[in-house]
Amino acid sequence: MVDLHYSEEVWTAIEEKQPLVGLETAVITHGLPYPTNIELAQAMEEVIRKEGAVPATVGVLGGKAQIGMNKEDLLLLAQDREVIKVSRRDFSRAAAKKLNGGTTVAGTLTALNKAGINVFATGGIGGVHRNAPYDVSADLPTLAQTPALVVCAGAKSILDLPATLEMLETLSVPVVGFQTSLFPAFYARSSGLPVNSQVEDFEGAAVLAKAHWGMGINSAVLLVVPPPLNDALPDRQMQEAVDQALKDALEHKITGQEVTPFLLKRVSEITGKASLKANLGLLLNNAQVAARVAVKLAKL
Ligand code: PSU
Ligand code: MN
Repeated sequence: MVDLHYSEEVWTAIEEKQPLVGLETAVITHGLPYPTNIELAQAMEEVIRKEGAVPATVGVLGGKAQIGMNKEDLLLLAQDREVIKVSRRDFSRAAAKKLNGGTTVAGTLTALNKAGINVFATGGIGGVHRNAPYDVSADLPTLAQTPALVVCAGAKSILDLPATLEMLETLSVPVVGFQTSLFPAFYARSSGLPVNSQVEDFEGAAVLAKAHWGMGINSAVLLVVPPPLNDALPDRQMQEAVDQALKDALEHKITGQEVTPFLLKRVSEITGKASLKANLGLLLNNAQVAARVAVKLAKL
């Protein structure tokens, strides 16, 4: 058994049935440089508290799954150079070797589900990769098996977005546009691909999720929110950076868990501060939307 540990704040919130919003830590450990990573983590938590919900940041500390982190926990993950990326299958590996880990969407959802927390905010989910026929993120099957509302800016733009959307349909994961009919492309506002339904407000999102689970379907609902206008990356700039990053990954023969961090890091290097600004902006925005939906869900 992998032990679950709770922070006091999260434990109290669960007992008092307050709205909670889960957060991942792979973006801290494998996505952003120090100290931007810890500043972002704390800013996301603050946004959630301001909206009347409680943040539950998930990670792995010394092999144990932690739900809710204090500043020392976050610092440990933000600065540890040996920290591993924990997807769904990696909790056991971390436990066996008492490792620290940043949890991906799949890893975070797995731990949140055990804790009974069903709202989660992230940047972009993993999905079907380009160029490699069998590289499909464990985020997708985990979304298929976990009844949570996941707020994101679509899937990472380094992916094959049409294939990822088809897979989400196969897995019965509703893709719900928040005030949009088009699937966002992570840093960019639109992929040009249609979503499967659209809601106009927080309550609409909560009602849709309830209706989905009310059918006895245990899959996630994906609420997709375009990055804020002022932060989003222009389409062309993003496409060019992604194409270059994909070439570099092939050249360096990057495989497995390293693919996503490598590609995102290259995109970030190529676009300079622009993609970092988009990333931070959309992460904060998603945290706020998730908190507002969590408050509505708790009232239904
Ligand atoms: N953000 C980053 N780097 C990452 C991730 C996010 O800057 O590696 C994580 C996310 O948590 C996402 C995961 O769930 O990458 C997808 O990776 P994979 O394709 O290996 O499942
Ligand atoms: Mn992979």
